[in-house]
Amino acid sequence: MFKKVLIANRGEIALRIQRACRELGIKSVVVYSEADRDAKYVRLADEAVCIGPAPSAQSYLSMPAIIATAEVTDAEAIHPGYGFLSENADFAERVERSGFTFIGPTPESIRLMGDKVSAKQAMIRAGVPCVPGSEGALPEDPKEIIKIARTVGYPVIIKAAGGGGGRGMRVVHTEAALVHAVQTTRAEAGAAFGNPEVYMEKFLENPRHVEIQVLADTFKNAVWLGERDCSMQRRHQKIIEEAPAPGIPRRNIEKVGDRCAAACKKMGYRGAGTFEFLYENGEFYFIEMNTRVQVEHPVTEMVTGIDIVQQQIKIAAGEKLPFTQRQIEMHGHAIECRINAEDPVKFVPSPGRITMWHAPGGPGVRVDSHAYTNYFVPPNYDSMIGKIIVHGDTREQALARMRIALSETVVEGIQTNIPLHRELMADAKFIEGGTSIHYLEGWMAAHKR
Ligand code: MV4
Repeated sequence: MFKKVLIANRGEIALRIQRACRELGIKSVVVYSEADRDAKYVRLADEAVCIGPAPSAQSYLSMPAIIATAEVTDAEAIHPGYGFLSENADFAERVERSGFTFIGPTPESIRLMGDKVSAKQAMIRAGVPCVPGSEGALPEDPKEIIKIARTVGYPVIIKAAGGGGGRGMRVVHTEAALVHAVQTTRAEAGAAFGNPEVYMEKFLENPRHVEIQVLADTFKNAVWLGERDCSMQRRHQKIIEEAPAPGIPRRNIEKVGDRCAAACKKMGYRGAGTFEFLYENGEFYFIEMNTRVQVEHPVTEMVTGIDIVQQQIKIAAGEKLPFTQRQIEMHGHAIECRINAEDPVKFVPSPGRITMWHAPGGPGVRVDSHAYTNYFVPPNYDSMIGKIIVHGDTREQALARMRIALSETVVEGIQTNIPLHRELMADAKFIEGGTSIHYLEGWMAAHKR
């Protein structure tokens, strides 16, 4: 096992990784920007090194600064967390070429999944169900494009190969609008991602977003750890996630989960990963794969009892997965509410000093947050300041525990989305379960927000 790991991230996930390291007896080094100088997790770390000013480009995205810090502190491995450099294949490559272990998949896997066209082709080869659409990238010839759309059937969606997470997409309803839409998406993709390649899919009108968590080691073992329903989102920002996904027959999940694990083995994937699916009319359709630990990983940890971050570290250290698929059991139900420093109505960020922070507690309640009374939320980064995660024997119990946890939570000095979470936990459709990716935006319009 490693003696020392460098954490190339900030905020709650830096603290989360630090805790995993401690439990494994590993010393941790955190890098921080000038804006995060006073953060508690920075002081709690075994070692902390300031790597630059507040702007991410000069700190958390600076590959030379991070690798140089690993060198001077004698760290053996680098955990990238989520966001920042976590899905940057060039970074993973530079880390390994500098003699350190990247805690994550190989640069080749990151690159393969980063290109959404090659990712989808790999999934088709591996037998993972995908959204019907073009076979690979769209050709230049407008006649060919029109022909493909006729076989797929309208509405279609044009997506950039270099996009993902909702960037670089366009829905097309008619043949008249098709060619221009493809050309515009291509031009935007070229400018935004340096790759003008686009592909076409049937546009699913009202799906849910359900994802499968996987873990794979370097000995060709791969398992899936159940699913998460992440449909409660706004502008591609998830706010509530849960496991399991309400109302989906276990047989359907097991079938797709087994496909994901099999795909990992076939691709030689290593580490933690997430297969993102759209779920509509009882069917799963692969859209993208994330090659990092995700914000919502705790709901899976709560229902499986498996520490995903510790497993990432162990896999990177060359250990075998300590369980087989048959040994993985799912218990109860978990829900996560992301707490954002933002106006709960207008969603504009609300950075500043937290004058009072009181975290909830009690049975089945977990809080992953780096916030505390007097913590200053810097304006430079993502507005998420923590996550409240609850577990219960049933979804009803988890919901009750989340309502209580939210009622106990006190955050003063800044605005947060806690009032929104309180309302959603009392919403009849959410309580029923199984709302689509469009539910929250409709709900806000109906509530005149
Ligand atoms: C889609 C889709 C409907 N049909 N693909 C958005 C983010 C990116 N990961 C893929 N996205 C979508 N792809 C087809 N063929 C609808 C979305 C989508 C979405 C997906 C997941 C979560 C939230 C979403 C919000 C709007 C659109």
